[in-house]
Amino acid sequence: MDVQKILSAVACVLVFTACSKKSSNSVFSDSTALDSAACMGQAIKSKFIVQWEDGRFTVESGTDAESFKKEFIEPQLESIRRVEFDRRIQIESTKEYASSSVSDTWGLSMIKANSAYTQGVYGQGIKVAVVDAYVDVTHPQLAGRIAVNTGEIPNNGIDDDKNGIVDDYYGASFVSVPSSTTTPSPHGSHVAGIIAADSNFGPVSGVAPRAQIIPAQFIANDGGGSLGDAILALQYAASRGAKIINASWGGAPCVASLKNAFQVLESQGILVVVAAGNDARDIDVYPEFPASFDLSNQITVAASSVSDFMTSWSNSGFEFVHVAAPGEHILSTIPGNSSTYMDGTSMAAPFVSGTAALLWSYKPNATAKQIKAAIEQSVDVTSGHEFKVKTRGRINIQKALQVLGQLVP
Ligand SMILES: [Ca+2]
Ligand SMILES: [Ca+2]
Repeated sequence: MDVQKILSAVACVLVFTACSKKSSNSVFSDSTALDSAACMGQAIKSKFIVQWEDGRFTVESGTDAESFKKEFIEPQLESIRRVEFDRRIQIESTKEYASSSVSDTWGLSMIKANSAYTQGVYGQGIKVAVVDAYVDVTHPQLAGRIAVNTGEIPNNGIDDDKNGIVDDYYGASFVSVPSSTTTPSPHGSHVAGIIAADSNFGPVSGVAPRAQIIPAQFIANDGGGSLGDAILALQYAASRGAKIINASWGGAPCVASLKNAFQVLESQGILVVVAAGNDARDIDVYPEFPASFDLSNQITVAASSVSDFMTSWSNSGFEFVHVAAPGEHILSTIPGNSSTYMDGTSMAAPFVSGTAALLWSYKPNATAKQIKAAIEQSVDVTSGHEFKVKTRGRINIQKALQVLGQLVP
């Protein structure tokens, strides 16, 4: 190597060193927040989301930002990539009602789920995390469908598998914000039932009735939650071996850490299915998060109606929303060995999560991108019924199985 080359190499190293010098102010910054004013209003100023240089996240407590920089960040600055305030988020309410005039399985018929079952494809062997509110693991239609953590002994007060969470036999809760009610939210159990409810034990039929659910709770019973708790729940889902994560929530405008967390899931090959939201707005223009992240491992879902049009309230977007799926008059499980009907993109997303579980059990070696491609390339686009989504269509399992068979011989 000649002298000129050595000198230029040394110069690069020197420049790189100068550029990468960290400080507590450079790692703890809200300048990347997409909506700074709204973000500051929601900040929990005594809780901090810390992303470490190895990519992992923790949520830490402190008295205020300045003392947290001094006492927590500076002593371990080289190990810390990024810090931001934790923030409150509020989950959208979902319409719920006790009776419906349409068939309880209209959604499954519309997306041709039966075409999978006749081929022996039921979602077997695939774990789907429900990162959401409480999931009733004792519900008869869900009890056999929960992915138990076999390294953990339940209810002994000990973290047997040493993963940092005591007694996470069925799943884990990361809720740290107070709730105004102790009545369990029905939302998480409803989502879980759409994915995998076992019809041998009640009226609800899950899309992938042999998939396994990992409950990872961060939404409190009143619908409140925090961004940091959501990230911890996502990270837990990945650590438990989830192939698919269902995220039927959104709205957080302050999302730098959340996007980083989703990018970690992307690097891990996990498919994330996200509800588009229920505000009848175009999320290409007025972004909602995580729905508008548009990562390669992400499918954002709008809600279709019984008559196979876009529902009047579903969010849409030709860029950031990928497909439509059934999202009204959806019968599913709720706490207390019961079931009810709900409307929402929260219900449409788990139809896609269940579809992904079917596809993955059909071709276990497929990648997340191939599963996404098979779902996107197989939608039904009916003249006069085009959806305001990227693919213009509503999911179709029969065609998705055929497309995946071509993508993954
Ligand atoms: Ca444990
Ligand atoms: Ca234990």
